[in-house]
Amino acid sequence: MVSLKEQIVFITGASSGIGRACAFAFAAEGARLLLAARRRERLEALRSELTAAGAKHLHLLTLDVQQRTEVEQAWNALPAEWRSIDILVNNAGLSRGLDKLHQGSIEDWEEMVDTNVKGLLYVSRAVIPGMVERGRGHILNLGSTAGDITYPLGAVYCATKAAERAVNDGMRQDLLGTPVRVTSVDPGMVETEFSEVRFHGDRDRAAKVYQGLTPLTAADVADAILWAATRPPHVNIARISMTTIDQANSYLFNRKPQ
Ligand code: NDP
Ligand code: 8X3
Repeated sequence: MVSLKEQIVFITGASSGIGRACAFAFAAEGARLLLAARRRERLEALRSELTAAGAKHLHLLTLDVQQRTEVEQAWNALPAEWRSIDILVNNAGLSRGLDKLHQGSIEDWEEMVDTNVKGLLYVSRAVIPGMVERGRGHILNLGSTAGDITYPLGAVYCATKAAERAVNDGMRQDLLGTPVRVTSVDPGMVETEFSEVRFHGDRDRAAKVYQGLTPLTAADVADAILWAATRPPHVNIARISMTTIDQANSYLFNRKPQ
């Protein structure tokens, strides 16, 4: 296992779920953490918790990855000591709505495409040139089983994760010949705020998504991300597909009757 001590890890979407779990996992290995999300108060609370847990080097970035100019400005304004990113966890993402395509909300579609696809690209475009220049780096992109098989009512979210898969593979091809590694981590159902966000804050509807089965936890996914990041430098884990034992693919679940 390669040491992560003092390595700079940039995690987008660190204010909740998988990104937050990654922050704890990387902090436990002594990494320096650059933590980004839109909700500043969440990031501040996270900083207190991480500091209490022993983390020493933290920098917060209030950032909406949908906003190209904001990403560029935030990146350019970063203190020099935080710009040499070793590991980028491209995690910020969301689903909105569960609708037949011809009845879907165009605002929902735009938010998903702008965050999951364009946001990932904007952040990558800012960070990767420095990795190539320094001759070190690892990009871990959050995909999904939704990118493998489209499920009913989820066409646009699934399309964004299919796009992530294409971008991930393209990045790996374009970085061939450099030591920069590229990994897609593709979980199935993980219990986070994901469903609450999908249903625009309807917590009862969100809770039903996880009823009658044992979903993955955010910590399970962070564990896989940490594993990929700590392989020897010549080992590139291209893709990790992972689900709870109660899920076989995008739409086949073992749900116990309630
Ligand atoms: P959460 O809703 O718990 O966390 C999502 C994170 O993304 C939050 O920190 C949120 O922060 C951030 N985020 C959303 N939009 C933006 C934006 N425009 N700019 C910056 N940050 C943003 O969900 P998860 O942890 O489950 O999701 C994380 C990733 O994992 C996503 O890419 C998701 O698609 C993927 N995934 C999730 C699965 C699941 O079942 N939960 C399964 C497979 C993949 P804030 O709102 O403060 O900006
Ligand atoms: C999140 C998993 O199946 O809810 O990417 O879309 S799913």
